[in-house]
Amino acid sequence: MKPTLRLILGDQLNIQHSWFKSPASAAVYLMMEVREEATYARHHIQKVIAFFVAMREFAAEIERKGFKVIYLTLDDTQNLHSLSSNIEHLLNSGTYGAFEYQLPDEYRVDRALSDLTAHLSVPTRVVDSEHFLTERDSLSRIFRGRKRYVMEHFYREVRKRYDILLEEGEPIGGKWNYDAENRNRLPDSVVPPAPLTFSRDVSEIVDVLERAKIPTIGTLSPKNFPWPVTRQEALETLEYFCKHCLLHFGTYQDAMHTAHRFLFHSRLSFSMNVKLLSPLEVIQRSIKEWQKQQRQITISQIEGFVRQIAGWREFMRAIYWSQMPEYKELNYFEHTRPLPGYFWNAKTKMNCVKHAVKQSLEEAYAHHIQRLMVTGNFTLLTGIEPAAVNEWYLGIYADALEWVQLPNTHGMSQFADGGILATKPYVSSGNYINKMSNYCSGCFYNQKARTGEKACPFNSLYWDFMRRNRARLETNPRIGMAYRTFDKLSPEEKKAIERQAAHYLETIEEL
Ligand code: FAD
Ligand code: DLZ
Ligand code: SF4
Repeated sequence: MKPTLRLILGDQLNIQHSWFKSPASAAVYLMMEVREEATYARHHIQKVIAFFVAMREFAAEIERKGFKVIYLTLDDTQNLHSLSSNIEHLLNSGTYGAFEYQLPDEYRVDRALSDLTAHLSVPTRVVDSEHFLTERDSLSRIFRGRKRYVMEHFYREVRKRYDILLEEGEPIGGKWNYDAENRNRLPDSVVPPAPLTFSRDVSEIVDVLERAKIPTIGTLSPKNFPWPVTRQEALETLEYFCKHCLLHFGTYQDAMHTAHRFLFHSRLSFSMNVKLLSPLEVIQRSIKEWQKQQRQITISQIEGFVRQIAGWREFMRAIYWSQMPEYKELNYFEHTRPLPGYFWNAKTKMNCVKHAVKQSLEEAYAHHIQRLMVTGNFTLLTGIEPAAVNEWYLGIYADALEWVQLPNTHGMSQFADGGILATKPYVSSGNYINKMSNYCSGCFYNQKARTGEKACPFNSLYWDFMRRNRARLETNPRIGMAYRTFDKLSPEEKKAIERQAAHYLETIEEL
């Protein structure tokens, strides 16, 4: 009997999948580094390296366990450099009796594989990736008969389904959500732990990328690659988070600081997104730590962490699969401005944007509030075209895969979907950034000033955004308050703000 060819994509490194329960099955596993995937966005060099090293390690691991693997490296002369062409070529050889793949997470790849398998001469089977807590179509089921998709409702359903932080069906501590307690600035007295990093030598793969002329962004130190790329390293990162970061995770979840790039964040998104770790095991391990240290770790810390994974992460995926492909084309505010040059080199006088972009270029990482309330806030206030914003976010972060990047960027951050995902646009003046960070004290601009030579750009741009979009936003109950504040300004102040914003928009490249 001919063996089955089974595809493993770069983000399907799930050793706990039923495919790997026993090596006896007559299957050959196909993994490939292809130009198509390495260039569909201009990726951060650390992202491409993280994927390739993790893929190579995974292939080696399953081979050690006795599975047969075909691994096409980027410089393999047999490589046709697209997922579909390589699969088709192998299947045309007549060696294989069937083709199987796991549900891909990205719409683009899902389409490509369905188109390919529609005309294959061998039988095809698609199986689940056995990773997520919910199904692709969970949105329509969870929100049947409801008018709006609200994360909180989705999150509670997931908690009930998996019995997470519940006691006799009720949330432990009495509340489902402790977000209101998770909004503190980092005080000088609290020093976050240094992140757990690895120091793998990846020079050889860097050379391969250079020889293949794969265009990338950002920097790396080839002899000290920091990200976890094996299951063992991912598990160590999870342990480190539980032991050293969970204690303060919730409290300083929204804080930003020039000296602490990672604060108390877990740095687990890449590991989870490539499926080295399952979301359920991350949740269960962190809850175990909370149970062990209940005197120190409060419910608001653990709930804050669990909500990100059981709530936001799953909700984002559900939105993605219910709205694609039209979702990507939405442009609610009709924004068309190109992305300013400093998003690629961090050369700006705005200290907050400088820090968030510089860190992103150097680490392929920024935490949620840097992404949402600094860079995302700025691109929304200045009316950057959502497609350009998406392209930047899809490339720059090691954890960026479209199923999670797009709803976060297009929906949550840019409100380009007009409110399918979020209840309001996440915009703020410099006040919020000053409240949550130490960025403003070292800035060229004056956070307190709305107008004048060195006025913080976020201030006038915020009010101008509200003014420009009044017809679209005024009826939103979560925004109404801001219009009442705006209306109290004198006509002269309003005019001055409008002039200041117009000036900043005209000179956006010089900010
Ligand atoms: P922690 O703060 O330690 O949180 C723990 C885990 O919760 C994360 O690892 C992640 O798996 C999950 N999580 C937290 N927030 C979210 C969220 N909003 N959506 C989905 N999962 C979440 N996350 C990605 O994984 N890939 C992306 O491409 C991505 N793009 C984003 C773009 C924008 C504009 C914004 C605002 C957010 C984006 N996020 C993305 C969500 C979030 O910023 C990252 O998951 C988080 O910063 C990763 O760092 P961490 O692992 O240290 O997270
Ligand atoms: C992100 C990425 C990169 C950079 N390279 C590859 C690759 O060469 N081969 C591969 O199988 N996967 C890669 N990936 C991840 C894919 O883009 C991801 O598997 C799909 O988009 C499905 O979510
Ligand atoms: Fe950013 Fe304004 Fe603060 Fe400067 S003053 S760091 S531009 S918010």
